[in-house]
Amino acid sequence: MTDTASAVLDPIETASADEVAALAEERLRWSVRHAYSSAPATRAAFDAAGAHPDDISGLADLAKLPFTTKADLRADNWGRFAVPREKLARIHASSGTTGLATVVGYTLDDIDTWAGLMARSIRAAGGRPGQTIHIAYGYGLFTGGLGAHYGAEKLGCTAVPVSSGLTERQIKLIGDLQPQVIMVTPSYLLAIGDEMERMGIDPASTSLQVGILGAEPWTEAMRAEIEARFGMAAVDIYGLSEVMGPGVAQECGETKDGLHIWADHFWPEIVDPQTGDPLPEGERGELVLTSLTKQAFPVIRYRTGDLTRLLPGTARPGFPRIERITGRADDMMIVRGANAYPSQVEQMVLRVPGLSPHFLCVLTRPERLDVLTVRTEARPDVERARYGELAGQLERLLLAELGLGAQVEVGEPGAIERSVGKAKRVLDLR
Ligand code: DLL
Repeated sequence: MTDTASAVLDPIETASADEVAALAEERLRWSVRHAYSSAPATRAAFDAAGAHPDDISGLADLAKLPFTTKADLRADNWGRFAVPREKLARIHASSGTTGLATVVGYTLDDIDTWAGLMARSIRAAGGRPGQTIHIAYGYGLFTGGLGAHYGAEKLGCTAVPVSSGLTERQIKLIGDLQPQVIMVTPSYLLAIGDEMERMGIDPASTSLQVGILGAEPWTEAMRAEIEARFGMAAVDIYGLSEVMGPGVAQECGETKDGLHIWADHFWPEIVDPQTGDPLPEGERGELVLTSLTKQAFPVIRYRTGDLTRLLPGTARPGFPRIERITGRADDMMIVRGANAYPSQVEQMVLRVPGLSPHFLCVLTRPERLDVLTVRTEARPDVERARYGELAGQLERLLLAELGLGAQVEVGEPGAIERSVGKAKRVLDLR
């Protein structure tokens, strides 16, 4: 099912790194000129930085251009559009977890490009024409549902537009329609698995063969948990509304070694999150993306806030690869001098066999010192008498591996609230 031989790739997918870069370079010149000449806020930002499209003859010149930040988009959201309102076929909005939502837009051509990249992504994950795809990403302003939907149709699959929520109905539909592929956040997939077990259904007994999971950070430990429980391959998909939506980068089912960025449409850089200086290949930092083909909402050097590193392509040798995203710079918890991301806590939680993968980090400041409480829950087969022992195990792991002095609470199965979309991992009450 995940063999590449049975999949017909786009010609560009078999191109060399030089060929991909040459195409990207040509498109970059167009994109920069387009954004400058048609998006007033982008032009103003270039002018303020003394930058001009004429300075850009190739990819190596990218660093001459100013970054675009989330704050820039918020400051003048409509000034970043490069086509008149009446040319927009659709709008979406970023989830806005850390402030106001950003409105993004697409021309019909943009939607077609996006559908093509999502089709490419689903195929890279292991999906094939003729299969049925259960889409449990939310439909609406969030890009997950409709992005997946158009890609599934474009690949020649049958899309089941379930959206998120109503978990029992999700399970009934999976049983009735026998999908091979599910597209959903990893945390909601786990909630679906819990509900299946409550209903007496073994999650490994369903028709599902591939899960295309993303929209939130998740770990290798979570992949192992999901693959074992559901008896399916779990692969990572990445994207963000400001840059397009899902389908900016995709992990290949045959290698499961990080995500190939579709660099014929989005050119990646890694920069130091503090200084903004470009970092060489292989060094960890903040991912910065430049759109190369977008008409309605081009973004030049967009600071994603997402932390990863660039590696050479493998299953698609012409395309750069990113390591699984560990988190966002603004998700980092600083507790009495120790820094940690929720994804690192997830790894530790999954190393304690009696704990379920659901958890919440709660930050408080009762006196003048920060306190981190990690709320977890036991797996259904664990006796209550063992909860204290599990808490102790996790506390020791957090201290030994992450240097985090945390209090761990272990609740009963179901104690941690389930989300139907992106999981909330940090509750900051300071
Ligand atoms: O989450 C788009 C998407 C939908 C991606 C469905 C994958 C699947 P936003 O709501 O704008 O868009 O949120 C984007 O989510 O900057 C990352 O911080 C995070 N994120 C997305 N995919 C991953 C992933 C969608 N695979 C923000 N791993 C991004 C880690 C991810 N974080």
